[in-house]
Order: sequence, then structure tokens, then C-alpha cells
Amino acid sequence: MKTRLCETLGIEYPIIQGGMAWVATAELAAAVSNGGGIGLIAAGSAPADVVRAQIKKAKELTDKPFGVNVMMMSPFVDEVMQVIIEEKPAAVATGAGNPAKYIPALKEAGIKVMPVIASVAMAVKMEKSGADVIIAEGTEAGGHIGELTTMVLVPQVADAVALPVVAAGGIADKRGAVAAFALGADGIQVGTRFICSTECIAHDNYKQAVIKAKDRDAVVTGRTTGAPVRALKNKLTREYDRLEKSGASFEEIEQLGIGGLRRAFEEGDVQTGSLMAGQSAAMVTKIEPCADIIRSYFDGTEEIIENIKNQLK
Ligand code: TUI
Repeated sequence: MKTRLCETLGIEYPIIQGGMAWVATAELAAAVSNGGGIGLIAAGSAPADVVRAQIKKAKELTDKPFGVNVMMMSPFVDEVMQVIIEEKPAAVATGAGNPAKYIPALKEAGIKVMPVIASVAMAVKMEKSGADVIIAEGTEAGGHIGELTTMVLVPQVADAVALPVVAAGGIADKRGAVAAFALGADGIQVGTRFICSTECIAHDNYKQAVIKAKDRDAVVTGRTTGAPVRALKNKLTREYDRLEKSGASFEEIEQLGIGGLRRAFEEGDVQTGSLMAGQSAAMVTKIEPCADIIRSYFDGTEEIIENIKNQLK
């Protein structure tokens, strides 16, 4: 299965690994790239020298194209972008903000720019600003999210821009992949399922929490503070709910989440840690190598398409 996304990025399968702070390290990114997709190192809120070391490590682990995901709210975003321009990974994805001012310099360095957006207006703006790929992320995704579902966002973005569109949020298996292509996508982005890969260095407790998750366990907190985040339900999300309902201050609520990702990822604290994950967590059942995860999205899609054809007769 080759799409124009494969041409743009020089990859075998049209699949991008989502940028997940603390989880998407050089090890994970390289494993996804070695498996034929494109892996992304998540810069998260890490300082620039840490990001540079991660890029250098990924270069040692793979000779395939890989990228970096930059969280635009990072206090180090300027320095991280500078490091990326120097180190020249194949691509940059951005999240949680507008990367327009960095696009000319990234393109000058030959780096493909792939903003993650959650609205049609932002997709159109990014195309006009010179982006190469648009990643349209629905509210099914984990972490910081927008309002619209993948089902309604992707076709509207595909109609509004000429660039390759990647569907993100809630794509848990090959049925989701086929659906994404039906909606007009040229590729898929997968995050949650890659947490449960052999190569992901997240704490095993975190992986097991994703595997155990049921359909309604990936809940949203922070709607009242204007920065909604989807994570697996636990003591932390219940405390968030309680504070939000009690009319606590923005600062008080934000304070609760500080260090939550590190607690979940490094210490395996599944109670007070922030277990960011998408709704697709409920459909993740095992830990397996990245290459197997990638193939599972594309092997057997012909049969699904054949079944659809037969049903529509
Ligand atoms: O960025 C993500 N997911 C994330 S970022 C993150 S770190 C964080 N932690 C706590 C609170 C907030 C962030 C964890 N997960 N996904 C991509 C994404 N980007 N979803 C939505 C957006 C987005 C939002 C606003 C993209 C552009 C945008 O533009 C606003 C503007 O400038 O107009």
C-alpha cells in the first residue's frame, strides 16, 4: 500500500508514529522507521540538548527517515527548532500550537513540516504557510485534544487542502486504517498502540494499564481550563474532576498535573501519574514489536475492502 505520503516522506507504509512526550524516545522512533513507517521523537518540554542527543541516538539506530514532534507550548521551542534545523531529521510534526514562523527555516533545511491540527481553519492556514503534510487529529486521540471527531474532521480537511492528509485519533487496527482512507486520508498516525510496543521504553505498568483499558476508560480532564487532555481514568483524573467541579483556580488545577507524565512513564505510578492515551486503548490487547504493529494495519486490508464491496452489492 503506497500513497503520496510515502513519496513525500520516503517511507514504505503510510503510517506515522504519534509524538508522545516521555514515551516517544529515539528507541521507539527508530523501531517504527525500521518497520517501514516514520517514527517521531517527541520533544515534549525537553531542553534542546536532550532533543539533540535523542536525534543523534536515532541516527545510530536507523538509516531510515525519522522525525521529531515539537510541542509548541514547550518553554524551549525556539532552541529545539534551532537544533532540528542543524541536525536535519527528515520531518517535523508540531502539536498544541501554530508553527508558521518556523516553517521557512525548516523547509530551507530540507525538513518536511507536518503540523497536527484539530480544525479545518488551522489546516488551511498551515497549507498557506508552506506545510508539506497535514495531520488531522480527532478528539479520540490521547493527550491534548480538540473537539471534533476523526470521522468528521478528516473528510473536511481532505476537501479543504490539496496536501497529503494524515488521519489521527482512534485508529486502532486495519479497519480503522481502511476507514481513514475512505474518509480521504493519505496516511494514518498511531500513538496509543505504539505505547504497547516491545521497543517502547515506557514503564510496564503504563503498558499494562493501556492493555486493561475498556471502552470508556480514556477520559478527558481540563475542559474548564481550556486545555483538555485525554488520559486513562485513575486517582489523578478523579482528583482533576473534583477540583474542576469545586471551582478551584486555574493554577491549582494545573499544579495537580505537574510531573504526572514522568510519574506514569518512569515510575510506573498508574494511580497519581498521567496515563495519557487515546480511546483506542480499549482495542490494544498485547505488547508486540513495532514492525508487527505496522504490518497489522496494512496486511489484510484487501479482504476488508472486498467484504465492503460484497455488502454494498
Ligand atoms: O499536541 C497534541 N497532543 C498533546 S501535546 C501534549 S503536552 C500538554 N500537556 C498538557 C496540556 C497541554 C499539552 C500532550 N498531548 N496533539 C496535537 C494537537 N494539536 N491537538 C490539537 C492541537 C492544536 C491546538 C491548537 C493545534 C493547533 C492549535 O492552534 C492554536 C492556534 O495557535 O490557533
